[in-house]
Amino acid sequence: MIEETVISKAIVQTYLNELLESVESDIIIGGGGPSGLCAGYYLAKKGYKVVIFERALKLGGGMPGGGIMFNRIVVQEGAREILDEFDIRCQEYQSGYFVAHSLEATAALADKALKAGARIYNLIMIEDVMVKDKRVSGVVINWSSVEMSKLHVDPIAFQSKVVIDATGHPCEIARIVEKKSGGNLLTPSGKVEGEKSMCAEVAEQFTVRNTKEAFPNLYVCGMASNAVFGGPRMGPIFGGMLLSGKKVAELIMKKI
Ligand code: 48F
Repeated sequence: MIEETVISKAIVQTYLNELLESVESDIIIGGGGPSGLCAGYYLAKKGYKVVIFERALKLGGGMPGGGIMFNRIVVQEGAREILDEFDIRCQEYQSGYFVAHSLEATAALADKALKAGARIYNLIMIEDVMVKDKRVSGVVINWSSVEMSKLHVDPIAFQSKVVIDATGHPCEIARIVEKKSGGNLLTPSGKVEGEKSMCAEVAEQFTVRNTKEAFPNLYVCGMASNAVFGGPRMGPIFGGMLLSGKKVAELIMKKI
């Protein structure tokens, strides 16, 4: 016999138990795209308490869509070892260019991040940060459905030692901090410099180089790095996203 109420209790209780344990953590990551999932995996694997909030129903951000909805991604030579780490199969299309299935890559990133211990919450968006002593000390969250329906429902706050903005092109967390700190980001202008037009070669290197702290205790990775520090976009080549996720994890491991 299958009891509907047991199903309900199983879902509500296990979800809420995990959510309660996530109120205080080491690292909160905003965005479950490739850079956020990759960062979450490396950090969780080392034993850090990692919480990822993803606004959308599904994980992966821009990855599953491949290039113009052709579900393939390209990764360059320097990031090949990260594909291996995630058991993502690929084929060498031309010397130095590896092609992978975007759905396999997305599923593998999500699977490995979860199994490494990252707590991932979809359908929740970060709408603000907490700032104490001029440092980011956590995030303010709400249900995505509340945002979409424009209902006035107060959010709740989750605390962490550092926050990673992995929200992609819109760099939403950095923009909030820029606005509310009066333009005090650690960028040349103190503001979000803004993403530039496509140049894959420059963009891939720029992403990794500018994966860093953008405000005390707020790191940026992936396309958020390009947007915040003013780099070009690169289209459906994903090596930089993976290398950036790995780099931000390594930077944070040195800090906390
Ligand atoms: O956009 P996204 O995939 O960012 P990424 O990891 O990778 C960029 C590439 O996909 C691609 C590219 C490089 O080849 O140009 O675009 O830098 O993933 C960002 C995720 O963050 C979520 C959003 O739904 C997406 O899944 N997100 C955005 N804002 C918020 C958020 C927010 N305020 N709270 C929670 N999640």
